[in-house]
Amino acid sequence: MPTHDLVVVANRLPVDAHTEPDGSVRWVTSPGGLVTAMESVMRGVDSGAWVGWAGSPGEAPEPFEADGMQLYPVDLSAEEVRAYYEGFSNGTLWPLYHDVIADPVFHRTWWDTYREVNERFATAAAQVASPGATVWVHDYQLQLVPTMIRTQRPDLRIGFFNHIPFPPFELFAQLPKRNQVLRGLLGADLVGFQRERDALNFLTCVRQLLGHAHSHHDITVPGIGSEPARTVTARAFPISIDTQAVSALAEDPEVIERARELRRELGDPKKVVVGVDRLDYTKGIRHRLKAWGELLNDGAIDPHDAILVQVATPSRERVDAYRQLRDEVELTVGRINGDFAPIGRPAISYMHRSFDRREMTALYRAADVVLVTALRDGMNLVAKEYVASRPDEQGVLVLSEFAGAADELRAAILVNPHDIDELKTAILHALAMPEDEQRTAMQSLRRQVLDNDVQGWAQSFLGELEAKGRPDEPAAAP
Ligand code: ADQ
Repeated sequence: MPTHDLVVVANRLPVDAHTEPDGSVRWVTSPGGLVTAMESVMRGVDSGAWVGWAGSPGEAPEPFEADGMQLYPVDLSAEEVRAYYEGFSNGTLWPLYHDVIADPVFHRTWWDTYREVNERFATAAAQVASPGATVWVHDYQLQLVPTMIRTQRPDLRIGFFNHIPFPPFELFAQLPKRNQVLRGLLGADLVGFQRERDALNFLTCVRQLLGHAHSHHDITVPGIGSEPARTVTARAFPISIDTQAVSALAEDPEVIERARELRRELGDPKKVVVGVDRLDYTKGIRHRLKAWGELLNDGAIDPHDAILVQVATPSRERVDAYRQLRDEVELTVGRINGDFAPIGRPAISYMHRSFDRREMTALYRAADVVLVTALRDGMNLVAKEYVASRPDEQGVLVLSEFAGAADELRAAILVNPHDIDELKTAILHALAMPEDEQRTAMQSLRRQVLDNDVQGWAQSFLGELEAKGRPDEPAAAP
């Protein structure tokens, strides 16, 4: 059995299957932030592996290699996708961890499947990790995996990173099986969160529900029977983007030309305002549309002068709340266009599809204003991508204070998106901002994003995990 010094465990593998015209399947790397971050980290280790689901139900493909990483697909049946992924992960945990913006639904059978699937991921990771290896588990779909791995392989160093918010005690306490979830996470040596507030919420839940004491960010987890107590650290590691890659694209003459062309295609309005999101109820798309519609209705915005471009990536289309959201968003866009669009061009240009990185960067470069109005968001990478795409130091970011990015991007126009009047004022302020003011704010935002890229994020997480020492060796001095 091959063994690896660093094993990443995530719900999805970093590749997508593309079926060729002749019916054969080709694997294409999906260029997400996590993949980019891990690629650079994996290059520094002798042998890296990634354990995850390949994306379609049924029997998993055999392990294969991609970009110098060994990939180990985990299989999920159609029923498991429904109960573990669409059910407990996206029907229960996702809304509960995002401030119950939508009602969490819970079924006991979903939990049983969540546990079984977590066990399968844990076993797959335990089988491929070399003695004393590091295993890095990602996100809310796999919260039981750390303890399940530790039970099978006490020699491993285990890290967990939560990409979404961790809710306050009052909300987390509503989760059925809450103590099992906390115990699952506490199998890790290091539990990372996006913001300090998430780490504090987790520490409070562990204290209140399990009674474990903590000093600052270190939790003392008592051993079972004669086992010694362990220290688990929980703290913030704000994720970022591959700033170098985005900057390179943003400086590419073809991308700059494409940005000009996009503005022409939009009818050369004075102002282009952009929103880019997965079509998810946490992203505040409805609030944004409401504010835009009211500004048009008030006559504060002339649809000949300004256009809103909304790119919404299809997401979780088999979950009810997402189907409903799509209907509402599309109805609202249709109504606003019906009421206000001049002949031959929309008041809101809406696209329900994915954009490639070049086109996305061109859109960011074409945007006078980007609206990030999430009602709750772990970090929000769109905000950071926009900033990294503006070497010309122009453009304005309107950013929800409920996105993790608001902790770092203080020079944005920060808003409470629930307050539609405040959101409207922020949009008008952004549209009217003089160039020198834009420059000062953008310079400050860019310092923040350029100094903290995703490679730094991964290295700082793994560095801290390393410094904690293995179970059989004393921790290194900090
Ligand atoms: P997401 O909820 O998916 O991620 P976000 O951080 O905004 O949210 O990342 C979305 C990514 O998808 C961005 O890189 C964006 O460019 C891309 N994207 C969005 N719409 C697209 C489109 N139409 N076409 C192509 N690309 C598109 C979760 C958490 C976040 C956290 C990240 C990383 O919910 O809070 O920031 O993980 O930890």
